[in-house]
Amino acid sequence: MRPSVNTRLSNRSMAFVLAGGRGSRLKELTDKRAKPAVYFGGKARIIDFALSNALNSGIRKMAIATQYKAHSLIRHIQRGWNFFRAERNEYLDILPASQRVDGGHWYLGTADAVTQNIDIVDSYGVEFVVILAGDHVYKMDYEVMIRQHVDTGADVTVGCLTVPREEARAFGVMKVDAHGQITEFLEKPEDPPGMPGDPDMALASMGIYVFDWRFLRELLLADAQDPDSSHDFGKDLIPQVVKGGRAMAHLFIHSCITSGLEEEPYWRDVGTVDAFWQANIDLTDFTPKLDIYDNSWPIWTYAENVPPAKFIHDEDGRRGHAISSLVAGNCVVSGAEVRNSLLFTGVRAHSYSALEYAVVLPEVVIHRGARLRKCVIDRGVEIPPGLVVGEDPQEDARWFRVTEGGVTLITQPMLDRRAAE
Ligand code: ADQ
Ligand code: ADP
Repeated sequence: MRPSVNTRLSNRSMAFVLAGGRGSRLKELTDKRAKPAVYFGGKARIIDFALSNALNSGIRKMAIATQYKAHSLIRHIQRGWNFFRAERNEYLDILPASQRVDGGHWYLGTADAVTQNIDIVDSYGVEFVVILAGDHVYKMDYEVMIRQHVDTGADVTVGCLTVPREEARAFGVMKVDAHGQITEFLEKPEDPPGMPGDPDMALASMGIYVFDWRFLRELLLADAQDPDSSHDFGKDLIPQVVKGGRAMAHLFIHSCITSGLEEEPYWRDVGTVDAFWQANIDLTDFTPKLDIYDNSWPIWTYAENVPPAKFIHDEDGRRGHAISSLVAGNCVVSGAEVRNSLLFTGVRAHSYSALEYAVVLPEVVIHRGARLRKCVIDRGVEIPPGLVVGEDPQEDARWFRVTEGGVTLITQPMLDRRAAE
């Protein structure tokens, strides 16, 4: 390929979004949908963050690898992310596992998801591939990361941030030298190494990587032949490049400062019900760390064309109201009290009901007199009149899932079991 004179690197890059993982720690929330398809922030789904970041970074070629319970994810992308135009050299491909190659099998690991689609990436004609996870909530300008990758001449550049050492077991953890070169990479270590000068913190991988496509292509082809490999970026490919090549760390905080996007870096792997609840409730803060109202970095999603949210009082004059809350379209709050909560599209809250610290997914109906505190309510659930949740953990645990952090997750099958007793 002729070297491009275009200085904006995102034009020479594609985003490859890994969206096939199950996310089983989200429990019943991922019974019917993959983690990237889980709702987030009153309107969006988790994958919208990675896709919006790529779009806002100037990337116009994207591929999304799906496998586990992909139906609602695929439908969401087809409806909301359908504006890429081949005439403008823009592409967005959804790549379900086992659909494309002879003797097709499930994606064995995250790297295999790319290997099985090498021809698609080839056809995009890009120099750089940004590998992203479809299940993280954050805002980031990938142009800054690709720029660092090119300037340092790295084989791979790994996005990373500091986390408390005791949380680091869930991540790839690395050591870097004074130039930011990664000298050691341990995938989910039992005993994560602390940082020099700050032993209580560890440098964790965000699971996002920039590669030169030519380099990655060779690496994938070699990995496919390796019988001992699990064909996973974190377990196999990244440690291999760290040992035999030049792997550089890209600090999320550096990216935030350079892009001016976030004053305080905010990145969440909303992998558990507690983390999911907390990250949603964070948005009800007066000035949340994650600003979804920033017009310069819109979080795009598919949204149905629905009527506005409505707040009405009942015949007693009880005012339906919501404070410190996010209320999406087509919600009707009638004589109900809503505090520090998120009501996704199409929620109905009836008289004498009260919600506090509740994350209420779309099309939930809350009948009269229900009192719900510190909970997550799955899509389409019908809360019976007078149900009280969040006041007596033992009673809640009889019917619902109560997490370690004291969040109650409510789904329709749980309510049906309760009603049958
Ligand atoms: P994990 O989060 O455990 O660690 P993984 O389960 O591989 O990584 O998921 C990464 C992404 O790939 C997710 O978006 C998931 O949906 C998707 N995925 C998983 N299996 C897939 C498959 N077979 N096909 C397609 N997509 C798949 C990784 C890194 C760590 C890093 C953390 C940060 O390995 O080093 O610290 O991410 O969250
Ligand atoms: P909803 O909001 O549940 O759709 P309305 O707002 O139309 O219903 O309420 C009808 C009326 O019934 C209320 O204005 C109120 O006067 C009465 N009502 C409902 N529940 C109770 C209750 N628990 N105690 C006293 N009056 C009630």
